[in-house]
Formats: sequence, C-alpha cells, structure tokens
Amino acid sequence: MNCSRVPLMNQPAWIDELKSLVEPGKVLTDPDSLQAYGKDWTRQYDPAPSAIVFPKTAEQVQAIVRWANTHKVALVPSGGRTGLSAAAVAMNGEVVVSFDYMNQILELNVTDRTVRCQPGVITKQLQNFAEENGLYYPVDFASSGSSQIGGNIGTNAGGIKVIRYGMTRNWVSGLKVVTGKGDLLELNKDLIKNATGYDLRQLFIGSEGTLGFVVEATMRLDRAPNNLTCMVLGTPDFDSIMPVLHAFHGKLDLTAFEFFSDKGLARIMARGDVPEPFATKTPFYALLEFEASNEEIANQALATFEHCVEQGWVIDGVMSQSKQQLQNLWKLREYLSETISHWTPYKNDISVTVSKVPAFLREIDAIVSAHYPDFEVVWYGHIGDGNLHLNILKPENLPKEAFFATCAKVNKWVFEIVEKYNGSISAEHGVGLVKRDYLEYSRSPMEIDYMRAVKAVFDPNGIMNPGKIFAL
Ligand code: S2G
Ligand code: ZN
Repeated sequence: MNCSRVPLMNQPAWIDELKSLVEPGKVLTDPDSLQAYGKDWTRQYDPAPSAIVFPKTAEQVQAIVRWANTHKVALVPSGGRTGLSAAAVAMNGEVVVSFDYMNQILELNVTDRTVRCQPGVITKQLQNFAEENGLYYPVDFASSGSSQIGGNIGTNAGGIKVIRYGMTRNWVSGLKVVTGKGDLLELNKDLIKNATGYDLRQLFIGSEGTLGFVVEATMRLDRAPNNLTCMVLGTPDFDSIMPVLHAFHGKLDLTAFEFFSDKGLARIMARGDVPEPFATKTPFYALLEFEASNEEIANQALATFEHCVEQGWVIDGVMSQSKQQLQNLWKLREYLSETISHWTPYKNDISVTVSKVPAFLREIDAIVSAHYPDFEVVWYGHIGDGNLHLNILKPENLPKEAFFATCAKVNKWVFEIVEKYNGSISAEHGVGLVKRDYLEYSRSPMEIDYMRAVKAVFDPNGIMNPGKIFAL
C-alpha cells in the first residue's frame, strides 16, 4: 500500500498531532529546515519534506511511527546526512525523523569492549571516546566527522579500514530498533554467540531505513593499533597495483590498501594545503597502512618496497616517519571526496572480488574513456577490498542536468560490465534513489521479490523510506 503524499502543510491538524508526540519545538516546518534536513550529500534531488521531527526517546519514535501508520504518512530517517545514494532525501512531502537529539554515548563496558550509544552519536565522537578509553573503533571514512552511527548502520558503512576490520556490520553487537509497525525489538542482546534463529540485527544493518529506525546500538571496540605506519607508492600503470597489494599482503598484516590516480593527486595538490608525497610523478598511487609494532616489521615493509621496485611495479615511494607525516599521507586519499565535490562529480561506487579487479577496471576505464572523452575521470578507492570509486567531474560550462543526463547514459554499459564480473553496483554507498533503477544488475528479480516480502513484514503500510532501494 502506498502512503499518501499530501503535504502536511495542508493538514495543520496532523502537524499539531505530530508536535504532541515530542517535546515543544521539536517539529520544524520552516523552509530552511525543510531544505537542510530533506537532503544528504547527493546533488540530483530537490528536497521537499513536509516537516522535520526530532524525537529524544525510543518511545517517542514508536509514537511517531504509529502516528504515521494511522495517517499513512511517509517517514524518512535522517542522521548526519552524508549519504551518497539519496537514501535520506525527502522530496515527496515526507516527514523527516532526525536523530540529532538522540546523540548520547550511554555506557562503556570495558570487559565486553562495547559502547552502548544512541543513533545520533557522530562517528568521530565514538572513535575519540574509544581512544580516550584506550580502545579503538576501526570503521573510518572521509565523512566520519559528520556522519552518525545510526546512518552508518543504515548503510553498513565501509571506508578505509575494511581490509582488516570489515564493514560496520562487523562491529554491531546489539541493536534496539523500532519497526515500521511501531514495535520495539531488542536484537542480539550484545551477545558474541547467539544461535537462536534468524539474526534480525544483520537484516536491519544496511536496510537504509526501509524496515524501521535504529534507536540504540551497542558497538564493539578493538584494541588500539600500535604505531600505524603508512606508505604511498607511485606505480607506472594500474596493472602494477594488484601485484603490489599481493606482495605486501603476503608479508604484512595491512590495515588499509587504497589507490588514487594522478588526476586525483593533482586535485589535492591544487589545494595547496597538503605536502607532495615525493617529486616523481606517476599515473597511479597506492596507499597502504600497517602496524609497525617493531623494527622487524618496518624492515620487512622496506624490503617489500625494494622488491616491488625491482619488479618494476613501483617507481618511487615514501614511508611515514611520524604521526604528522602519517596524517599528511592519508590526506592525499581522504581529502579526495570533499575536494572534487566542487566539480559536482557523477559518482559510481562499484566492486568486484579482488582477483577480478585488473580486468574489470581495464574494461570500465575503456568504456568510460570512450564515452566521456571530454570529461575528467578521477579514479580512487579501496582497491584492497575490490571497491573502486569512479568520479566524472562536471565541466565548468556544462549545466548540471545535461551533465548528469550524459553520464547516466553510460551507466548501462558500466553496470553491464559489473554484472559480467558478478560485481556490485553499490559497494558501500547503498542504493537509496541513485542506484535503485539499476538494482537488477547486482540482485536477481527473485532476490528483489524476497527483499520486498521482508519489507512488507516490517513495514506493512509502506511508510518507511518508501521508494528507496526499490521502486514503489
Ligand atoms: C571515499 C567517499 C565518498 C566518495 O572517499 O572512499 O567512499 O565517493 C568515498 O566521494
Ligand atoms: Zn569509499
């Protein structure tokens, strides 16, 4: 059943009823708030929610969901609004449910190495809290200073440390959720081992707010890493990067293995606030990180570097000698997303198994170069996980709509190659609206039917983030 799209402004009674469910001043309908809270980091959609509501407790979230079921009003979850697939975009008069006021770290359990927190906790806040307590929250990415734990769970956020630590779903030991029916479920109870049927916690992780809302999460922490050290290596071509990965993976326990192209580096250098890694210019760069917890490991890294140079896979390179230099080298990779955002990039976030990356990227690069001869293509990503970020920069003189329309034409060919390699059309950014119409390149029609059936169980009236992941 599709819920109504009638803007709430025409039905003031509903706004008053919605206001009665939360504290005074926690429902906004002013244009600036609607604009700010009705979108995420995607640029293609014009936000048009009816209202923004700010619950402070799980009970208030339940009341809002029950209210929405009664009035068949769509609800859109809103965390840090750093998403790149428009999963948090509200453009059809929906009510946005923001967790900005459910942002408390509730309890640290040192023995279990867990932190119980509310969904509005900022990712960086959790990382800092763990560090202050001698522990480590290892899921990290460029937007961690703004993203919220609830949104990280909703999209199963990945980022730059997946090669060692996995995705967000590896770090959730318990969830409290409010389903699309308004029921409060406590999932997995923070247990390490719990073989008692379907793991509904894992079902919610990555569901992009289409099954219900996360109202509390217990996150696992790890031991703090020792003396993280980073190398940036210049490679003569793309094909040299994977042998470098295998050479280092065989000798070191990597915590990260990223890549970026010379065009990406040039955009970072143009900022003027990041030191150049070394003078030699190369077409591609690998960035790897490991724990140099003793001198033997550091020497092993240097020996492997020498081996890669002898093999012709690496032309030049640098290894961090201090925490400051480690941070400066990471800026070369982590600043990319924000830096190129000024050119309104058309993004693809695609993945294949690591063994298929060389052939896969060659085919994708050929298609993209053939169809975008006049556009600047910037490659970067988490190549150690098989995850590539393809960014096409908008020419200054080309209107956004024309640019996106031109780029979208090539999606068919790009996603046919993804399908051919059994890859994913969305490795870590989620489906939302942006990738919704391409889902069948990665998921079978039968799988999609099962997903729809699962959604119908948790959200029978279709009020939870309708139109995201799959069309109504
Ligand atoms: C990254 C961030 C978003 C993007 O930098 O790894 O996931 O694609 C991205 O710019
Ligand atoms: Zn990424």
